[in-house]
Amino acid sequence: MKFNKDFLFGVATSSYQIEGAAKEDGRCESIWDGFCRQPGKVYMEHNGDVACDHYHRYGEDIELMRQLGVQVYRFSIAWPRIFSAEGQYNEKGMDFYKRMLKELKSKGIKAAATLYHWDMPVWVLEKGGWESRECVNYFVEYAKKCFEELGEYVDFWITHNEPYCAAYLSYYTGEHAPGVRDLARATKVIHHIMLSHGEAVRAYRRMGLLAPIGIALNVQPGYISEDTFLNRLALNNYDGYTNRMFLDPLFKRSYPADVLNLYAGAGRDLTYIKEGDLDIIGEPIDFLGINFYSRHLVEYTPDNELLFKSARSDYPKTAMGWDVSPEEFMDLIERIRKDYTDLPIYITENGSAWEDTVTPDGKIHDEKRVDYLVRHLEVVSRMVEKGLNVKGYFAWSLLDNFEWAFGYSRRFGLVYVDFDTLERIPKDSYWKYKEIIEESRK
Ligand code: IFM
Repeated sequence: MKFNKDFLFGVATSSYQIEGAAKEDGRCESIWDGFCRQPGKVYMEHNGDVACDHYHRYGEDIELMRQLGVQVYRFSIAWPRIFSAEGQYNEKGMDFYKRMLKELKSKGIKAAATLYHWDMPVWVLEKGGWESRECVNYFVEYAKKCFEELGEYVDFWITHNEPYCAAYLSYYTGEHAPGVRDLARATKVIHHIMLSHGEAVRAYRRMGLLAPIGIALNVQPGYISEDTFLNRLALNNYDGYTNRMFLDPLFKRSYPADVLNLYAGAGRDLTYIKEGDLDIIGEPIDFLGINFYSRHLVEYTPDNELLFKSARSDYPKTAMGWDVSPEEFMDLIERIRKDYTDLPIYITENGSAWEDTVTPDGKIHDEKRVDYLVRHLEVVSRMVEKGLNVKGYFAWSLLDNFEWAFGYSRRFGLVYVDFDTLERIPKDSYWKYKEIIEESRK
């Protein structure tokens, strides 16, 4: 595997998934706290109250990063720690990120901060959440405070992580907080999230900060196995729903009309899209973050409003049931280059969940994760070789953590976490990643 000398290797996490300390230092209730308490929403009613206790153990976790040899750490800021009520800035919450970032800097590791990784204060939801245009203002106020207070420590800013999930999983399929199932409401949520991204970028530019700013999208390439007219229609709809709804406004300053027409079946009122909004969303950014896990095989169905469904695929699957598909990773990046943008791309997440077991001598031989990591990094190195301007890679995740509706039942970490004792044990994949990073620096 060959990488350019300035290629950045990193690891990624997010606030609700690892921090814990749910009631400390003035953090207010997050929408995920309440969602976890609702029976049947999260596996075994697990929650983020303690998670990996990173809030108290960040020193140990940063030491794990130093030993691993990564150059950059991607984390997210918990909005409920920063504004505990409308207009109420919480300095103690911000201090946590300052402590953590100072520690990171002292170990020579760069910081990539995500502003929204689905951790919304309940008070914002009570005011309408992303369904309300007012939420954009709350988000920008929060973003500006983070830029102001943390700007000196942060090397990359990411406005949103996976708006697809924050919109569809939260408002259409109902798997994520706040658990709504309504496509028309999800469409409105997409618009306000994208608008808040553009407004935050504009505010950032006005503040004159220089670190690159972008967004992280979980773009997922779709395929069909039988090439029929109806399957091609299904694939078009899948791609519109999953990818074009987010890439088009960012890079073409429009929403895909075929997708909005399709969604009109669920609700026709689109008047919340105001004149000028698409210019705001299309405000130039400095890089595109891509989270890639899997391809998706689809087929036509008359049984739902989107006219597509997942098809049975014979690819090997991870513990999430996702296809292991490194070659399709290349298709995806080439497609983005062809259809959308030349901006630098960072792979802001890539990783896999498997059933890990600890051997009697305290080791985790996670061969399947090692294989997934190596095969995906090989493809990334080919992207670099082909001159596709891919500038960094973040493994998801440093630690096993709270995997949303799956609770702690799915492990993505390079480092095993014993959720009873909170002990951290590097897995074989951690040592393999370290070896690859070291090799690449020779
Ligand atoms: O754990 C999540 C993360 O929060 C967002 N991207 C996908 C990961 C694995 O499902």
